[in-house]
Amino acid sequence: MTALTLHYHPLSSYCHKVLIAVDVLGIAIDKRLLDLADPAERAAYLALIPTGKMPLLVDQGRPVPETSIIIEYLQRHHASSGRTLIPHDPDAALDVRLWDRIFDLYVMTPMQECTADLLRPEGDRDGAKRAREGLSSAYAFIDRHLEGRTWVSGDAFSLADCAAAPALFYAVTYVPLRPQHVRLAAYFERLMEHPSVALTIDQARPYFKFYPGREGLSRRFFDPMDR
Ligand SMILES: N[C@@H](CCC(=O)N[C@@H](CS)C(=O)NCC(=O)O)C(=O)O
Repeated sequence: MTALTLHYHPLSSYCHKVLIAVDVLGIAIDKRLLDLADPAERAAYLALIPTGKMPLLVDQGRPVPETSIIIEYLQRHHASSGRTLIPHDPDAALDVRLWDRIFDLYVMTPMQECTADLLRPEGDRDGAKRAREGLSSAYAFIDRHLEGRTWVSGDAFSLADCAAAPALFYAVTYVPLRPQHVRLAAYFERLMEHPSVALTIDQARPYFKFYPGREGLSRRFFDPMDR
C-alpha cells in the first residue's frame, strides 16, 4: 500500500496520460480499477468527484482531479529526484502546458466524440463527421509543428507528450494518419517506443478487445491471444 491511489480504467485515454507520467516520474501508486457501469460504484465515485471523470488521484484522502493538474501535483510532491515532465523555466513550462491543452482539446476531445458515437444505438449514430474533420485538421497543424522536433515541446519528453500518446493512439483508430503526415507518423512511433508509453499500452493489452473502436486498432497492440 502506498499513500497514493489512482482510480482508473485500463482502456481510458486520460488514465493512460497519468499512468505514463507516473512511470516517468518514478512514483509508486496503488491502482483501483473503476466500474462506472455499477450503480453503487458510480454513486460512491460521484461523491468523491462530482464530474465523475476519471482518473482521480487520492493522496492520503485528498482528491486531486484533472489529469494535467494530477501530473503537476505528482511532479511537485512525489517525483523521484531529477524526474520532471514540466520544465522549471516558466516560458518552457508555458509551452508544455500549451501543447498539453492542444492535445486534450483538439485530439482527445474529438477522439472521445468518435467513441461516444459508437456507443450509441446504431440508429442514433451520425459517424461523428465533425469530430473526424477536427482530427484531420489537428493532424495537419501538429505535423507542421513537429518539423525538426523529437518531442512536441522543448527537447525532453514532457507532460505534453503524456497527453499526445494516448490521444493519438486512439485517434488514429478513427482517422488514420495520411502519407503526407510524415513527421506526425514518426512522432507517433517515437511515442509508442517510449518505455513508459510502451509499459502503459502493454498493461492495457488484454482490454483492447473491449475497445469500441477496436476495428481500427493495429493488431500489434492486441494481446497475442486476441489477434
Ligand atoms: N478533463 C478531464 C477529462 C477526463 C475524461 O474525459 N475521462 C473520461 C475517460 S477517458 C471519463 O471519465 N469518461 C467517463 C464519463 O464521462 O462518464 C481530465 O483531464 O481528467
